This record gives sequence, structure tokens and C-alpha cells, in this order.
Amino acid sequence: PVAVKLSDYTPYPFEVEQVDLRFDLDPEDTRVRADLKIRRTGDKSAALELDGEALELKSIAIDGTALDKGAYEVTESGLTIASVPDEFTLTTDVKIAPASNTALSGLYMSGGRFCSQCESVGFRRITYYPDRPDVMSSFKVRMTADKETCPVLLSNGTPGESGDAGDGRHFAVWDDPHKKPSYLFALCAGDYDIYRDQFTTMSGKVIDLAIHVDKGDAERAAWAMDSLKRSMKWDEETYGREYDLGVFNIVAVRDFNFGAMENKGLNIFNSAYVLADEASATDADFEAIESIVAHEYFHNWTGNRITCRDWFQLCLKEGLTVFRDQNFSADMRSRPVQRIKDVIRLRARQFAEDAGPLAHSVRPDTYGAIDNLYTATVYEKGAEIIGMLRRMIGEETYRKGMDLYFERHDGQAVTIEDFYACFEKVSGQDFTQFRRWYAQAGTPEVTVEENWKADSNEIEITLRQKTPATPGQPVKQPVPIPLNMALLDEEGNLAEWMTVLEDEEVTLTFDLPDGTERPLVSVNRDFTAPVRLARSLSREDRLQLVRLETDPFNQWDGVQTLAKEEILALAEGSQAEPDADLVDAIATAIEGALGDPAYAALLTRLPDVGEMFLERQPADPVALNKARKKLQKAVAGKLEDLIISVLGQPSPQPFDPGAEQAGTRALRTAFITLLAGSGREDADTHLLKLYEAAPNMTEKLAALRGLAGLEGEARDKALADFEEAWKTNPLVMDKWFSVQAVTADAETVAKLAAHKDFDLRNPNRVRSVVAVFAMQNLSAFHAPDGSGYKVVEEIVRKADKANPSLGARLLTAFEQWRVLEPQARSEAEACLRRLQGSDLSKNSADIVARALG
Ligand code: BAL
Ligand code: ZN
Repeated sequence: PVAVKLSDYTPYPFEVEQVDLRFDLDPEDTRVRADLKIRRTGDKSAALELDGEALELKSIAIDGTALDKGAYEVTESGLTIASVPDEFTLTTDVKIAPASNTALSGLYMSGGRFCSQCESVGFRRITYYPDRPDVMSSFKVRMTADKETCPVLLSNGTPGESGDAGDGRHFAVWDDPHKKPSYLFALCAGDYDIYRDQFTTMSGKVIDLAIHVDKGDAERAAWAMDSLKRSMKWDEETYGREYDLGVFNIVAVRDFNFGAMENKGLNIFNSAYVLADEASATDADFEAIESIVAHEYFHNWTGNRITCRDWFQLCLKEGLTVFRDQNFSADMRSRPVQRIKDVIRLRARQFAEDAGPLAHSVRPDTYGAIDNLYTATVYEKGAEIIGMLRRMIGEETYRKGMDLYFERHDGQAVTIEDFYACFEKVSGQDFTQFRRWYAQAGTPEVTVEENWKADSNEIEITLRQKTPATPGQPVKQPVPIPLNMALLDEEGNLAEWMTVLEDEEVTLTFDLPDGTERPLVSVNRDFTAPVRLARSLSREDRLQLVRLETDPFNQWDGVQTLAKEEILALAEGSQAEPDADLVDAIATAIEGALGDPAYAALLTRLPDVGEMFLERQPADPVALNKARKKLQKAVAGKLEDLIISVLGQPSPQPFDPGAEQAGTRALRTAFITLLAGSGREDADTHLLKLYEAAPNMTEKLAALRGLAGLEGEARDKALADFEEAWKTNPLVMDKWFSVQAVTADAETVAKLAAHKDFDLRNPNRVRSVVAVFAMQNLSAFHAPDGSGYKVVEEIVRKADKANPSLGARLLTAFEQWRVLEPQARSEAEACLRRLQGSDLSKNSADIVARALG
């Protein structure tokens, strides 16, 4: 694909002062009439260029006069009128067919209802328009639809007039007083059950809240509503931001490419992130709902009121909003546990991206396909950068900077530079070098060297940074890296401080009192910076660090590092069995943390196979998976009595989705996982009993997942029972597909894809099989015979035809192919070359071309 470049940005030469849209809704033949009040603001001779895709133009007029055929040109990507007045109203009438829209971008049908998705470039599939975020306008929408199938008609803003339209149809008007870019436009029409509530804002305004869901599902929206109200309150208390319309609507849809979408006043959600109850949703689902509801709500200020000038600035709204939602979750639950979970996600997804051929900077300078920019780097690394900024200037100054940002740029479409100018103003600091974090791809590696001088009680700590070369960026500059550090001894912390590593290298020297023993150095506490640490510590020192560590993140991370080294040693054959001291240390850390079960559960987690790809290359996923299982079995053996005793206790009742009970269940499910990996002969019967007795989906699914990885009658019985119990609930059936895909071989994946309920048109279902297999079952996906690649290739080819954004997302699973052992590597390359030579969507072709480099 032709690359779009940041350096080519030019402002749009017209302002769209008002948009009036009239929708006559019909699944096969929807008519959209757009009246755009336009005023020239730039070059006198500029032609009017509008984006448009998959539209059938029925009529076009300027100020009421139809245009001659020769006055405009229509192409596959838009419409150009060479000569227009300085001020005019353009009227277009187009036909679209929502029922045939399988890309789920623009206006489409899901479960018989109309639904839209416009970010980033879906609005051009609804009408001709300057579909770019820096064109902001006031939108008024009038829609007409069949009364019976579409009793509810929703769009952005505030409801206006509504009534009968004759012929069994009715109409509704929606008016959005806030100027917005087209990507925030939304329309939903259909028959829903509605869960309603109200929120009173800090200035006393009462907001009507409504969540629209499938018939019969209203009660399952209670948690999402509770999360919404807590988000509204949190944004008032933490950022001083109040909601700005009288209504806030959420609509849940089953077929959706994103997790959710922040359209002004009308958030549209993947139903997986709205619906939850004890019986059908896990604690992880409740947690995800809480954070995604918050994320979309927080966009109202960071994204909607202040938006991006162009799509290169995507991190301006996404990184910042992820940072906000992570802090919300930390405040709702446990801050250290939240931090660990955020880092697990960052390392699994973003570090891998940064280390492979798809690496790109947080604010890239070019892109081939815009849909492929919604990455872990833009979102998660973008959030980490805001976190570093806040740590460096302190919470108070950070808040002042945010206040200034809202004050200066409300109603505007801005850039990363505009954002940092606010922080420069309030802090008096220069962030030029800091902004390199946005420009340079790759995860910086920080090497830590210690030199203890026993005779003078002096410790020297040398820190060096290096960012590896990434595609298109062979040479990197140093970035400012804030590192929280401490010196630890048996008594606790000798010293604690933050160092900002600005240059390539710095040496810190500490004089300690006479008689001090060699202290241990704790680095990057609480994961202050998104870097990889390189330290050549002995196993004894690492074990000691885990024992003495006072920072919960670093204690957990110390265990992870030890486990990683152990798995690598077992996989490489330098060690036949897990080291008993290490297994003891892991078990001791878990036993010592039982008072905080959510944290203890995280200590039981062993690093995923994919994390080891970053450590040593070439990577052999099959050997790594075996080694990981070996270590898991040893830990399970060591904790056997504790596991049996904890699982013998009843699950907390009555069910509450809050942090406290979720923590208890997290430990129970962690122990169920260990039991499944224990190698005990009776593990399957024990798991089946746990499955049958589990009073909630969290524990039921953990037992089912454990069983799915074993063989035999118990497994088959549980899987059949689960399918029978939940066959009419698509979200729960996604789980049934996932638990199998996560341990499946290629043959089983093919069977899952042939199941009558496997639906290529439904992204959740496709992801539950293909993404889970290709991204979480690496030893099978990267099988040396190429069988994993072939089965994925076959399904992705079909998915891509219907839905390019889904196809491309699935293909990112190939991003680590170059680091694999030779057989898998050559099979992966052959598969990518086959894909490259075939008829892929633009999105997927972009991923394949970049993956092959
Ligand atoms: N803006 C796309 C979905 C999200 O990040 O909220
Ligand atoms: Zn977002």
C-alpha cells in the first residue's frame, strides 16, 4: 500500500460548519442525505475533495442546484468538485447496503439491528465527507426506520423531535451541540432491552444513563452501569472533568471489531464488554468491563472534546486514555496488582511488537493501512510514556498540565507537541528529549552493573541504555529513563530514590556507614520505565533479592526472572530438572503472600512461552513449553497440600464481583491451574468435581481449562456438559472455543473451525479460536511441521475477505517468525510468502509485507 506520511500534513482548506444527515434506514437499501454547510478557509483555488467508499451516489447539488456530470468526479475513494463557491451548502444523496457490509466499518447490521463504527475511516462508507479528525462540525441527524424492528433510534448528542412517519415507519431527531470529527459519529437502530439509571454530576446536573442490550439481557448490564457511574465520579474527582450532555447511551453489539468505541454520547460496545453475571462471566470479564467502560467514558474529554489533528497523533488520545483507565482500575482495586497486570500485558504484546518486524514508534511518521495503527505500541507504550511523565514532574504538576491542556485545547484537534507545550508551561521543563519516546521504536535495554567496595563501604552503580535498531531506524538516541531504585539489606531499605538516565551511561556512587554488608540493588521499582533490564546476577543474589524486596512489583518480577532463567535452562538442556532451591523460593513467596490472594495468584504465574522469545534466540517454542510445564509441575508438587486445602474450602458466597472476592477466586483459579499441571493421577477426577461444584463461571472455566489440557473421559464429559449448558449464549460459547484452542493442535483447530457455531463473520468467535491458538498456544502454532500456520492461513484468508481489519489483526501473530528455530522459521516464511502472493485485503497485505520486511 502507498504510505501516508506525517510530513505531508496540510490543513483542510474548508470548514464544515454544520452537518445535517437524514437516514432512511433499510438493511438492503439505506438512503443517506447529507446537507453540508461549507465555508472556504484556505486556498481560493482549492477543489472540494471528499472521501467516500462503497457509496452509490444518487444525486448531488450545490445550494439546491443539481450539478452537471462534468462538474464533479467520483472515484473508488471519493468525490472531487473542481470549482466551488466560498460558502455553500452541498447536498448529496447516497445509497448504502448495511446488510452487505461485512467489514463492520461504516453502517452495518448486527443481530438484525443497525449499528455503526466510524473510527478511523468508516464515516466515508456512510456519506461523502472530509473524513479526517481535524474537520470538526456540529451534527444533526434525522432517521426514519421500521417501527416494529427498530423501536429504538439513537445517535449522538441529545434527543429531539420524534414521531410517526407513516407506512409503519417512525422517525427520531438527534442533535449534538458539541463539534466533533466524523469518526465519532454513531447511529444505532433496533429493538433492545434497556437498563437505565441516572448520575448526578458535581454541578448537580442529572444525566440519564441507558445501556441497550439483547432482549432478556438487561440485568446482565448492571455491572457495566455500576462501572460507568464510578468512572463518571472518578473523572470528576481525579481530573475535575464533568459530563457534558443530558444523556449517555451505551449499545452492546455482538459483531464488533474493537472492544468498544467512544462515539460522543453514544458509546458502542462489543457485547463481551457489557454483559456479565456470576453464572456466565469470569472475574477477568468483570474487570475488563470495568476498565473498558471507564476507558470509553474517559475519552469524552481525552479524545472527544480534544481530539487528534491527524491519525499519526492517535496515541494522544489512546495512550493518555489507557493511562487514565489503568489508574482508575488501580483505584478501584489493588494498585500493585493492577501494575503487575498492566506490565504482563505490555511485555506480552508491546515488547514483542517492538522486537519484531512490525515495530513502529508510538507516533509513527508513516502508515500503510490506518486500521493497523491500533496497536499495543500506540496504546500500551503510549500509556507508559504518560506514566513516566507524571512520575518525573510529580502528581500535582501533572494535574496542572492536564488542566491547562483542557483549558487551552477544548474543542480542538491537536498534536503531541501541543500536549507537551502544556506540561512545559506548568513545569518549566523542556521535554524535547523526552519526546524521543514518541519517535523511536524499540524497547530500550538498561544494563545495570554494580561494584561493591567492601573496604570503603562504597557501592558504584553504573546504568547504561541502548535501544536496538528497528525497521527504518538503525540508529537510536538516548531517551530519558526514570528509574525508581533502592538499596536493600536485611533490615529493609537503606536508600530509595529516582534516577533519570538521560545519557547513554551514568555511574552513581553511595557511601554507606562502616560495617554495612554488601547491599542489594533494586532497579525500576514499580516498573517506572518500559525497559528491559540486563543484569548478570547470580541465582543466589536473585533469590536474596526476592526475599528482601520491599516493592511488590519487583518482588513479583524477581520471581518471574528466576522462573524465566529456569525455563530457559530446562529447555536448553543445561539442566534436567527444576532446581529445588528455586522451587522452594517460589513456593515460599506464594505462601508468604496468602494474606493478599490476588497478589499470591500472580506469584503462581510462570512466564509465557512468548516472553522467552525475547530472552534467547533462536527460540524453540516446543522445548520452552515442555520446560515450562516441568517447572509448573514442580511448583504444584511443592504446594500440593496447600492447593488441596484451599480448593477444599468453599468459594465465597454470596457472589460479589468486587476486588476482595475476586482476589480470593484468583488464588483458587491459580491453584486449579496448578492442579491441572501437577501430573497427579487423580487430577482429572478432581478437576471434574471442581467443575461440577463451581458456583461461578470464574472457577468453572478454570476447571474446564485445566481439563481441556488433559486427555480422557473427564475432559470430554466436561466439554460436552458446558456446550449443552451454554449453546445459546454466544459469549459463553466463545469461552468454550477458547479453552480448546489454547491447548489444541492444528487438527483440533480445524475441527473447531468446522463446528456449526463457528462463524467467520463474528470477530469474537474467530478470535476465540484463531487468535487464541496463534497467540496463546505458541508451541502448536509454531509447530515445526508448519501445521499450525497452515490451519491459521486457511481460516484467515476467508476471514480477511469479509473483514480486512480482523484478517490483518490475526496475521500479526506471525510477527515473531524470524526469531524461531530453523524449521518453524522456514515454514512461517513459506506461509507468509504464499499469503503475499495471494489476493489479500490492503490491511492484511500491509502486515504481511512488513512482517517479511
Ligand atoms: N477508539 C477506538 C476504541 C478505543 O480505543 O476506545
Ligand atoms: Zn481508546
